[in-house]
Amino acid sequence: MSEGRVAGRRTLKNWIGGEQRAPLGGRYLDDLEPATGDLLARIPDSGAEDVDLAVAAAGKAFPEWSSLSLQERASCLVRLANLVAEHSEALAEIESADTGKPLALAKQIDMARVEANLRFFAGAAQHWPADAHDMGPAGFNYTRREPLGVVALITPWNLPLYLLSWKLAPALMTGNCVVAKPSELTPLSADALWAMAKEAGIPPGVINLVHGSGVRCGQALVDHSEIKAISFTGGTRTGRMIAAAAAPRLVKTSLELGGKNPALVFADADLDQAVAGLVRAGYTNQGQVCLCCSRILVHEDLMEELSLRLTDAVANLAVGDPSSPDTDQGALISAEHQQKVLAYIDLAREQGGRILSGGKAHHPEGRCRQGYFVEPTLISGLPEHSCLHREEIFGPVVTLQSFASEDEAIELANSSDYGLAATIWTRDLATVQRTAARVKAGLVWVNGWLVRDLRTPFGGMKDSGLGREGGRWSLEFFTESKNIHLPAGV
Ligand code: TXE
Repeated sequence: MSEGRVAGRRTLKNWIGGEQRAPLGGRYLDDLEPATGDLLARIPDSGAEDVDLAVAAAGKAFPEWSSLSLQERASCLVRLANLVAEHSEALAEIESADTGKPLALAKQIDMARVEANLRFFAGAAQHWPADAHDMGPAGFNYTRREPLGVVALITPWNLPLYLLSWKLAPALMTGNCVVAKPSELTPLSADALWAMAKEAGIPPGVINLVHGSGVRCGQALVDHSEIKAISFTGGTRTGRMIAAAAAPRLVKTSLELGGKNPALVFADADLDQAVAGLVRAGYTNQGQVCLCCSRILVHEDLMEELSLRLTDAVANLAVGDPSSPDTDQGALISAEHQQKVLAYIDLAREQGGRILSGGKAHHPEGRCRQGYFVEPTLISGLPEHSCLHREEIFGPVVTLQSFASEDEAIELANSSDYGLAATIWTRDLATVQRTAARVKAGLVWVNGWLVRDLRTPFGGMKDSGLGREGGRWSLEFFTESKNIHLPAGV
């Protein structure tokens, strides 16, 4: 891997059976740099024939990989984590160029987490206790956890290597072999990780990487008869399609989908803490994190002061070249996504919303003037049933609404079809306990956001998905339970 330089107009290949393989159909897709609109790389537009090869390579590697000891598999993951640490600067540059996110964020959040995911699951799988149930005179049960076989990992563009490694590490530690398909919009960091696999001692075929579009490559992977489980993070519409495709074969799915997460700010909240936290929760990665809180619900007594202070704080976020250390907000992922986000802001104006901050595309000087930037935007005064309060915009757009009572706050919080995360801002423990129990979300943070413990369950309710990842939940997903009964006295 070349240190300190982004791949630069390379033509990528798939990684199959430890080798780099060009797509059999000879088709390629362009991978653009969101901050400039320039071509970064050409990537395989793989089809079913490439997926077949990858699944076959994984199947061939499975008997040996699954029979290694936990310690042997953990050593591979730890060596891979060491390589990620050694090359974290270069990996962060690749991730920043491919996604448009600030380089500092790619270093501090993305690459730190890739390394942590690998190390965490290398340890967690070894500390995972087995179940045993004693029946006294009727005997004794012990439960084996067996790997599934070849599993598919399909991941999105917002946190490319962070989310791929979050699935890869538990899949491997439980003895499975993998075919991964990263987003066609952000293929580069996965390619860089796969290039390290040999040095990490991961045997050929244990991890395979196919690039391509969702409709061709992703769908072929989902439809493949030898795939035993699909771990997916992405949009809710795609998640439903994957669930429908997997159902007839009774293939296991883990679906981490979108969010429209509320922040509930009560009248006794510490405003300094809330403003700083809400800006982070609303705008990190240009609002392109499924956990971002894009709806701020605030007690009416605080509405005026909070909106003034938030307006100031949001206006102070520096938008521009992701490679600059002064940049808080980089580019959105694509021109289409930029247009989608701007269309929501236009709709807000039509619906009578007040744009308190931002509201336009941003055109930085210099090399990024053709990039897909949107000013961080804060909107109040929308009608209660506005689609901006309900639909996932997945950009730097946050709305403000007020409430008069706790019941009203909960009603507003639960009024979206999603149920991924919520934040609660108050000094009162009883308020925390009541509201945390009533809000329909898989994750709740109190006076904070995105404090992650990798042992805890991660995932959403309602349209935000199915299943949980993290700690033993990931290990359970990638295994099948087998119970063995022994008679007494054996
Ligand atoms: O996601 P897709 P997109 C939300 C966000 C965003 C919207 C659409 O609101 O605006 O989803 O984003 C692959 N079979 N999130 O279009 O299409 C695809 O190639 C198999 C939330 O980028 O769901 C990519 O690898 N695979 C989110 C992955 O699915 C298919 C993160 C995700 O792409 C496929 C990203 C198919 N038929 C977007 N179609 C989060 N939860 O964090 C697509 N793919």
